[in-house]
Amino acid sequence: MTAQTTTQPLHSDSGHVESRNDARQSEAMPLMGNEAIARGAWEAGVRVTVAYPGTPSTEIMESLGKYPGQDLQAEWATNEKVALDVAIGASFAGVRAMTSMKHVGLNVAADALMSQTYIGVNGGLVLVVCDDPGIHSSQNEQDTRIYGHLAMVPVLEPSDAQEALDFTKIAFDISERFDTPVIVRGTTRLSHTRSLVRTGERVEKTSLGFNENPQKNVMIPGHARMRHSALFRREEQVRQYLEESDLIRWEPGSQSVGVVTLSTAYTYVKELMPQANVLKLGVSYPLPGEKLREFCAAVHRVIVVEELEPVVENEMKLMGLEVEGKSLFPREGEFSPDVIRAGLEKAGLLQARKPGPELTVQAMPRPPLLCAGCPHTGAYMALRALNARVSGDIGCYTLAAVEPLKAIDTTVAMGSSIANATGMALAGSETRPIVATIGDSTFLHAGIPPLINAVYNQVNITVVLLDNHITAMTGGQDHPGTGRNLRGEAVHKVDYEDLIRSLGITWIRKIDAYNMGNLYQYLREATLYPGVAVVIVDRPCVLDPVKIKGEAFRVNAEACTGCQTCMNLGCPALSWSDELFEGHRKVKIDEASCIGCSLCAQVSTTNCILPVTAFETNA
Ligand SMILES: Cc1ncc(C[n+]2csc(CCOP(=O)(O)OP(=O)(O)O)c2C)c(N)n1
Repeated sequence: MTAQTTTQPLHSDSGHVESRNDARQSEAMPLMGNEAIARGAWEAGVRVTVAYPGTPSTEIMESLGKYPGQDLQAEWATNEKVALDVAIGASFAGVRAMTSMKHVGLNVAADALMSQTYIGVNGGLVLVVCDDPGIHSSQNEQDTRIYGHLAMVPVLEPSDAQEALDFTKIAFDISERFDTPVIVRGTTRLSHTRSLVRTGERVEKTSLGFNENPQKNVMIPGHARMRHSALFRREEQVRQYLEESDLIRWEPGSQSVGVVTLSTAYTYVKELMPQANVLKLGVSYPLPGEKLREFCAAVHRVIVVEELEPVVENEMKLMGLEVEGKSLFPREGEFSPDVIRAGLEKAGLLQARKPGPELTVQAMPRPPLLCAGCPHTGAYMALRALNARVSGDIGCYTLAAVEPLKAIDTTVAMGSSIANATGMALAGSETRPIVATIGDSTFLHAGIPPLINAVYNQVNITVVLLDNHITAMTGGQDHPGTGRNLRGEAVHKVDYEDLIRSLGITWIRKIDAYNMGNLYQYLREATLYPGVAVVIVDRPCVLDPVKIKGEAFRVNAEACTGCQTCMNLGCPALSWSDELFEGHRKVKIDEASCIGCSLCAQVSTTNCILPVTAFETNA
């Protein structure tokens, strides 16, 4: 589907002493975009790689964790800013370093990036940032390229897995050659699409050692003022390099129309118009102005095909070039061949397709659900019963915001819940008990400063720490509360009770997530406590490390009155049966899905739900 890149890595003139094995390219092997990025970093001689998980970037670090420990340090960090700061530290120390994150992760890390861009690098410093057009698994849709512009940091734009590998290597070379952090920008399609990739050998890089240069390394105002002008010179140098670089590829075609495109949009354009006159940009910041002018002069009409924001289009317009773009293609949502086709049809470049046959079969809508036996379920059921005003956070438990639990009132960004609850308490207008709910990984990511703040400002809130012993939402990554690191080695395990107590909180209770009675009771007491009260709801995720499966439960149909209480859990193992009791549908349990958490049995008003063996004993 895609053209092979011809891009060759820059020759590093950075001062590292290189030792390379045979650099001959191997046979092609199928790699996912994220695996290819990891491979590219490894081949580039990266020594320190740090990340916090986030879809669609997570597999980059998971993949790096499989490379030999003597080659590189691969670490999970508590959040993206910590990850970037650790990578920055490694760069200061003179080795190549990389961090990877999802787009919103860069919001967290941006403070460090905005200073580091002034400092530049010692060892090469690469940030891989993966956008999520279409919001498959995020709280928003944002275009990282705008950050590249803001930070004046080159942004490379691979369009397939081969380029993901090649561009990651080039990113390190550009970083060292031009003294700049470099962003490699991916999107969900690039991260998760697998294609054939030619790999190379690792090039070992010796450490450059610490570069004693306070005027460059210490960003106080006097130094920062000098460094700011250096950014403009650097931008121009990178731009000049790009004019002749293989990162920009002109694929000639008809003079009537030229397409400027990049990232995965390029692959769709090639699929739909294989003969098109295309200027493929492997970079979105800075842009090669001369090359763009030359291209525009050679064609009668120029169309920019880029996903999300009109970044390239606007910049070309600022250069005085006449281009079309977002008048044809949407500014929101994920591109697909169909979306591009519609735009090209609108532009009159492709003939409208005859409408295909009407689809009569519709796929069943399948909204995301908490798993059967999910330990988050009971807490939200109890909070609903307590009529709490609940500020939520980001994690699997965010699903409790929708029917049938419908127990979360607000969700903003990772770590927002506790401070949002604090604000509601300070507003003084809320009559319901105010409760913040937050997962263990999210608590360690950004939940501790707002908890300190809540105590400091003496607000009256309850904080529910949903400790399922893992970062479940992103596929089960370890964190400092699990007692294991990325390579699965045992490390110190955070003791939440000790930690929370040390912040000045005295009302702390820990409760098994499956003990519905106590859960309700503790939450009730917590909401009555005048001050910050913390309830730790404890129980490992049902999918960690392997799916937990206890004895299944069954409904005694004779006793079921269709009271529906159990259905409020939203457990996917429960469904309506065809039998009726006084006009109400009775409930049945899919025993293959049931993991035996017993929550439905505990909330049932008629004691009609029992372990399967109870039926066998009675029989
Ligand atoms: C700034 C940011 N980084 C990463 C993510 C991706 N992400 C979403 S939820 C989550 C953590 C979920 O773990 P936890 O809080 O323990 O809840 P669980 O899913 O285990 O219930 C992560 C890493 C994100 N949405 N925002």
